[in-house]
Amino acid sequence: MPTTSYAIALGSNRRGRHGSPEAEIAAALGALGGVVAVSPLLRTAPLGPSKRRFANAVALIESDETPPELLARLKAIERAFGRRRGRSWGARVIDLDIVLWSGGTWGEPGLTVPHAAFRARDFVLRPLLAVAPDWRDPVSGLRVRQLAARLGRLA
Ligand code: A4P
Ligand code: MG
Repeated sequence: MPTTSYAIALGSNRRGRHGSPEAEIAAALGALGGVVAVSPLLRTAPLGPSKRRFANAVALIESDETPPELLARLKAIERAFGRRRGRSWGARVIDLDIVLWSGGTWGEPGLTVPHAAFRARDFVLRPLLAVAPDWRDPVSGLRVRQLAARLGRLA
Protein backbone atom coordinates (compact mmCIF):
# COMPACT_ATOMS: atom_id res chain seq x y z
CA MET A 1 0.00 0.00 0.00
CA PRO A 2 1.50 3.35 -0.98
CA THR A 3 1.86 5.56 2.05
CA THR A 4 2.88 8.72 0.25
CA SER A 5 1.03 11.12 -2.00
CA TYR A 6 2.27 13.85 -4.27
CA ALA A 7 0.80 16.76 -6.19
CA ILE A 8 2.38 16.90 -9.65
CA ALA A 9 2.13 19.91 -11.97
CA LEU A 10 1.96 19.16 -15.68
CA GLY A 11 2.62 21.70 -18.42
CA SER A 12 2.92 21.55 -22.20
CA ASN A 13 3.13 24.14 -24.95
CA ARG A 14 4.41 22.14 -27.88
CA ARG A 15 2.96 19.31 -29.93
CA GLY A 16 4.63 15.95 -29.51
CA ARG A 17 4.11 12.44 -30.78
CA HIS A 18 0.80 12.17 -28.91
CA GLY A 19 -0.51 15.32 -30.58
CA SER A 20 -1.65 18.59 -29.02
CA PRO A 21 -0.44 19.85 -25.63
CA GLU A 22 -3.71 18.54 -24.18
CA ALA A 23 -3.04 15.10 -25.65
CA GLU A 24 0.52 15.18 -24.28
CA ILE A 25 -0.82 15.88 -20.80
CA ALA A 26 -3.35 13.06 -21.07
CA ALA A 27 -0.57 10.68 -22.14
CA ALA A 28 1.70 11.85 -19.33
CA LEU A 29 -1.05 11.12 -16.80
CA GLY A 30 -1.11 7.56 -18.10
CA ALA A 31 2.67 7.28 -17.87
CA LEU A 32 2.67 8.64 -14.31
CA GLY A 33 0.47 5.91 -12.84
CA GLY A 34 -1.06 5.93 -9.38
CA VAL A 35 -3.24 8.89 -10.29
CA VAL A 36 -6.09 9.44 -7.82
CA ALA A 37 -7.32 12.88 -8.93
CA VAL A 38 -6.83 15.19 -11.91
CA SER A 39 -7.73 18.86 -12.15
CA PRO A 40 -9.47 20.35 -15.16
CA LEU A 41 -7.07 21.19 -17.95
CA LEU A 42 -6.35 24.91 -18.25
CA ARG A 43 -5.09 26.97 -21.18
CA THR A 44 -2.76 29.58 -19.72
CA ALA A 45 -0.78 32.54 -20.99
CA PRO A 46 2.97 31.84 -20.98
CA LEU A 47 5.04 33.10 -18.07
CA GLY A 48 8.49 33.96 -19.40
CA PRO A 49 9.85 34.33 -22.92
CA SER A 50 7.99 31.51 -24.65
CA LYS A 51 5.22 32.86 -26.91
CA ARG A 52 3.08 29.75 -27.05
CA ARG A 53 0.21 29.23 -24.67
CA PHE A 54 0.42 26.34 -22.24
CA ALA A 55 -1.92 23.57 -21.25
CA ASN A 56 -1.58 23.04 -17.48
CA ALA A 57 -3.02 20.59 -14.98
CA VAL A 58 -2.28 19.16 -11.54
CA ALA A 59 -2.59 15.48 -10.60
CA LEU A 60 -2.57 13.81 -7.22
CA ILE A 61 -0.73 10.50 -7.26
CA GLU A 62 0.02 7.82 -4.71
CA SER A 63 3.49 6.34 -4.76
CA ASP A 64 6.00 4.62 -2.51
CA GLU A 65 8.88 6.49 -4.15
CA THR A 66 11.02 8.98 -2.30
CA PRO A 67 11.12 12.48 -3.85
CA PRO A 68 14.46 11.84 -5.65
CA GLU A 69 13.19 8.51 -6.97
CA LEU A 70 10.05 10.17 -8.27
CA LEU A 71 12.03 13.06 -9.82
CA ALA A 72 14.23 10.58 -11.69
CA ARG A 73 11.12 8.90 -13.07
CA LEU A 74 9.55 12.25 -14.05
CA LYS A 75 12.72 13.18 -15.94
CA ALA A 76 12.67 9.81 -17.72
CA ILE A 77 9.06 10.45 -18.79
CA GLU A 78 10.02 13.95 -20.03
CA ARG A 79 12.86 12.43 -22.07
CA ALA A 80 10.61 9.72 -23.49
CA PHE A 81 8.13 12.43 -24.54
CA GLY A 82 10.85 14.21 -26.49
CA ARG A 83 11.66 17.06 -24.17
CA ARG A 84 14.98 18.63 -25.16
CA ARG A 85 17.34 19.30 -22.31
CA GLY A 86 19.08 22.53 -21.55
CA ARG A 87 16.42 24.87 -22.84
CA SER A 88 15.12 26.34 -19.68
CA TRP A 89 11.79 28.14 -20.11
CA GLY A 90 11.60 27.15 -23.78
CA ALA A 91 8.70 25.48 -25.53
CA ARG A 92 8.36 21.97 -24.19
CA VAL A 93 6.35 18.86 -24.96
CA ILE A 94 5.97 18.09 -21.29
CA ASP A 95 7.18 19.54 -18.00
CA LEU A 96 6.55 17.57 -14.81
CA ASP A 97 7.20 19.20 -11.46
CA ILE A 98 6.79 17.90 -7.92
CA VAL A 99 4.68 20.55 -6.19
CA LEU A 100 3.81 18.99 -2.82
CA TRP A 101 4.67 15.78 -0.95
CA SER A 102 2.66 14.36 1.94
CA GLY A 103 5.97 13.73 3.74
CA GLY A 104 6.59 17.48 4.04
CA THR A 105 9.80 19.11 2.85
CA TRP A 106 12.78 17.79 0.90
CA GLY A 107 15.89 19.77 0.06
CA GLU A 108 19.00 18.68 -1.81
CA PRO A 109 20.92 20.12 -4.77
CA GLY A 110 18.59 19.91 -7.75
CA LEU A 111 15.44 19.08 -5.80
CA THR A 112 13.34 21.34 -3.59
CA VAL A 113 9.94 20.17 -2.34
CA PRO A 114 7.55 21.96 -2.11
CA HIS A 115 8.42 23.43 -5.52
CA ALA A 116 10.14 26.76 -4.91
CA ALA A 117 7.90 28.83 -7.20
CA PHE A 118 4.47 27.24 -6.88
CA ARG A 119 3.05 29.82 -4.43
CA ALA A 120 3.45 32.58 -7.02
CA ARG A 121 2.11 30.69 -10.03
CA ASP A 122 -1.51 30.96 -11.00
CA PHE A 123 -1.11 28.13 -13.54
CA VAL A 124 -0.17 25.79 -10.65
CA LEU A 125 -2.35 27.12 -7.82
CA ARG A 126 -5.59 27.24 -9.83
CA PRO A 127 -5.55 23.57 -10.86
CA LEU A 128 -4.15 22.60 -7.43
CA LEU A 129 -7.10 24.34 -5.81
CA ALA A 130 -9.43 22.04 -7.76
CA VAL A 131 -7.91 18.82 -6.37
CA ALA A 132 -6.33 19.69 -3.01
CA PRO A 133 -7.78 22.93 -1.54
CA ASP A 134 -7.03 21.90 2.05
CA TRP A 135 -3.46 20.66 1.56
CA ARG A 136 -1.24 22.70 3.87
CA ASP A 137 2.05 24.02 2.49
CA PRO A 138 4.62 22.94 5.12
CA VAL A 139 6.80 26.00 4.45
CA SER A 140 4.30 28.87 4.72
CA GLY A 141 1.80 27.01 6.92
CA LEU A 142 -0.98 28.13 4.56
CA ARG A 143 -3.51 25.90 2.87
CA VAL A 144 -3.74 25.81 -0.92
CA ARG A 145 -7.02 27.76 -0.80
CA GLN A 146 -5.29 30.49 1.21
CA LEU A 147 -2.31 30.60 -1.16
CA ALA A 148 -4.67 30.86 -4.12
CA ALA A 149 -6.72 33.62 -2.48
CA ARG A 150 -3.55 35.52 -1.63
CA LEU A 151 -2.25 35.28 -5.19
CA GLY A 152 -5.63 36.30 -6.58
CA ARG A 153 -5.61 39.43 -4.46
CA LEU A 154 -2.12 40.38 -5.59
CA ALA A 155 -2.77 39.75 -9.27
N1 A4P B 1 13.94 20.77 -9.53
C1 A4P B 1 14.08 21.28 -8.29
N2 A4P B 1 12.99 21.11 -7.57
C2 A4P B 1 12.10 20.45 -8.36
C3 A4P B 1 10.77 19.97 -8.15
N3 A4P B 1 10.11 20.15 -6.99
N4 A4P B 1 10.15 19.33 -9.19
C4 A4P B 1 14.97 20.82 -10.54
C5 A4P B 1 10.79 19.16 -10.39
N5 A4P B 1 12.07 19.60 -10.64
C6 A4P B 1 12.71 20.23 -9.63
O1 A4P B 1 13.63 21.97 -14.16
C7 A4P B 1 14.90 22.35 -13.79
C8 A4P B 1 15.39 21.51 -12.64
O2 A4P B 1 14.67 21.84 -11.48
C9 A4P B 1 15.15 20.03 -12.76
O3 A4P B 1 16.14 19.39 -13.51
C10 A4P B 1 15.19 19.55 -11.32
O4 A4P B 1 16.47 19.05 -10.98
P1 A4P B 1 13.32 21.68 -15.64
O5 A4P B 1 11.90 21.23 -15.69
O6 A4P B 1 14.33 20.78 -16.17
O7 A4P B 1 13.57 23.10 -16.31
P2 A4P B 1 12.57 24.20 -16.64
O8 A4P B 1 11.20 23.74 -16.27
O9 A4P B 1 12.79 24.64 -18.03
O10 A4P B 1 13.06 25.37 -15.74
P3 A4P B 1 12.34 25.98 -14.58
O11 A4P B 1 13.04 27.23 -14.20
O12 A4P B 1 12.12 24.96 -13.53
O13 A4P B 1 11.00 26.36 -15.24
P4 A4P B 1 9.65 26.03 -14.64
O14 A4P B 1 9.62 26.60 -13.28
O15 A4P B 1 9.32 24.61 -14.78
O16 A4P B 1 8.75 26.89 -15.55
N6 A4P B 1 3.90 29.35 -18.24
C11 A4P B 1 2.70 28.74 -18.13
N7 A4P B 1 1.58 29.41 -18.38
N8 A4P B 1 2.64 27.40 -17.78
C12 A4P B 1 3.75 26.66 -17.50
O17 A4P B 1 3.64 25.47 -17.20
N9 A4P B 1 6.19 26.67 -17.30
C13 A4P B 1 7.36 27.29 -17.34
C14 A4P B 1 8.58 26.58 -16.92
C15 A4P B 1 7.48 28.69 -17.75
N10 A4P B 1 6.22 29.31 -18.05
C16 A4P B 1 5.05 28.68 -17.96
C17 A4P B 1 5.03 27.31 -17.58
MG1 MG C 1 10.31 20.95 -14.52
